[in-house]
Amino acid sequence: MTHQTQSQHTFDSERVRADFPILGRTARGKRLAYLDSAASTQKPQQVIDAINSFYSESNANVHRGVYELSERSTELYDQARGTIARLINAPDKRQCIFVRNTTEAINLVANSWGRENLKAGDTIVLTMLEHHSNIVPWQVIAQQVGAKIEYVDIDDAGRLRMDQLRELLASGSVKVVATTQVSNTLGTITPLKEITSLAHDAGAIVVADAAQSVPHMQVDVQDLDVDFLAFSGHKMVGPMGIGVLYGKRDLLEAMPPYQTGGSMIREVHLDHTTWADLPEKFEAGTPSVADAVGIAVAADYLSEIGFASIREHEITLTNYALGQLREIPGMTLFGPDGEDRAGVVSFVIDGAHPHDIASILDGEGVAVRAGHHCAQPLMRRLDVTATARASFYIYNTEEDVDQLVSAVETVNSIFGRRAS
Ligand code: 7TS
Repeated sequence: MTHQTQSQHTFDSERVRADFPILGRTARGKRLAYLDSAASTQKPQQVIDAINSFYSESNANVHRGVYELSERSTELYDQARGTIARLINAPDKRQCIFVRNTTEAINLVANSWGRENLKAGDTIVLTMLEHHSNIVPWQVIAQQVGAKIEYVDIDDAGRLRMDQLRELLASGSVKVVATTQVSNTLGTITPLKEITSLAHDAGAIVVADAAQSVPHMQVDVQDLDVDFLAFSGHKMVGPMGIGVLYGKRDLLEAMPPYQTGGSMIREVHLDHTTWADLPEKFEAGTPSVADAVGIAVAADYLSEIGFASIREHEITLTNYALGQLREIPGMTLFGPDGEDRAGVVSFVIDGAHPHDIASILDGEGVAVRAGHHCAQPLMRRLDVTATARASFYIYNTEEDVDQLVSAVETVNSIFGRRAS
């Protein structure tokens, strides 16, 4: 199966759409316009089939049996890790730890690396763009060790104030910069490579939250030179319940385990235990093998379409949406206007609460998210309590955008505003 059309950097989104069975259903009796992929993407038949066939044909626990099925399961788990390593260009698949999601990956780093390397007087730098999962784990460890947290602000367009980052780094006390690569709320693409280079010059490591980048663009951990990078399967057409933590080898090797128990040990004695090598040291207990198989099929599915094409498709749809939404009376759109914006459009409409907007859109078959998007500090910075947010992916088409725009016009007619 190929989704490519003649032009090298485009693909047929209608054909991609056909791979996603759920998109064939209706919502509230209308055609479903699924515009909440930043929260979780839909799954293609290929991923659903891979999970199904794992349980029908290959299911057994890994690492524990000499029998054929267990060997098969172990081999599939290992191959999945290799596919994920290739996706992000990790030098060695053992540097890719399977976790449950981005949240767990960041908790692992904050707890394991943080507890070992942070002390009173150290500074942790975060940004105003962060999702709660890249704020709260750092607050907890900061409190435990007596470290301080500083935030890099954004400018009016929603871009990071790099001058502030430089200033903070100049203090000499920064040990870690934890930043998102793409904001789930504003769509801002942060200059991660530059951030990493500045942080390294100041002796700090970089933890990248790639939950909203890995699914949408080519991410190369060696080129970016990040120390840790976290992402989730469910946001990249893969299953829920699996995510990845990539880490530099020397850092991972020096870190203590995060969770302990079975599978992560070398030897257990009555009074002490020694740890297994990477990646097992960080994978206590029975892993989600079917989901690892699923995320690998998802990675192959996206790679086959090609990240340059995916990015171009999302830019086209985002610009198409922004162009029309901008014309709607009472509309405020957030996020930068330029190359450094991903397929996320957050907005508010004068006189209509974002939850009312989302409910009215729902009545028209349009699935968007309304709320604080797990970014309450950013909401306060923008001086709003919530926004409505549409997010685009490979299976979205101009028809989805048209349905969104017409539903937003319905919001205005319900709230008594006339088109100018
Ligand atoms: N980081 C970013 C940038 C995210 O967008 C999300 C989830 C997470 C971390 C957490 O990912 P998880 O897989 O561990 O839950 N973002 C959203 C969202 O925008 N709406 O729902 C979840």
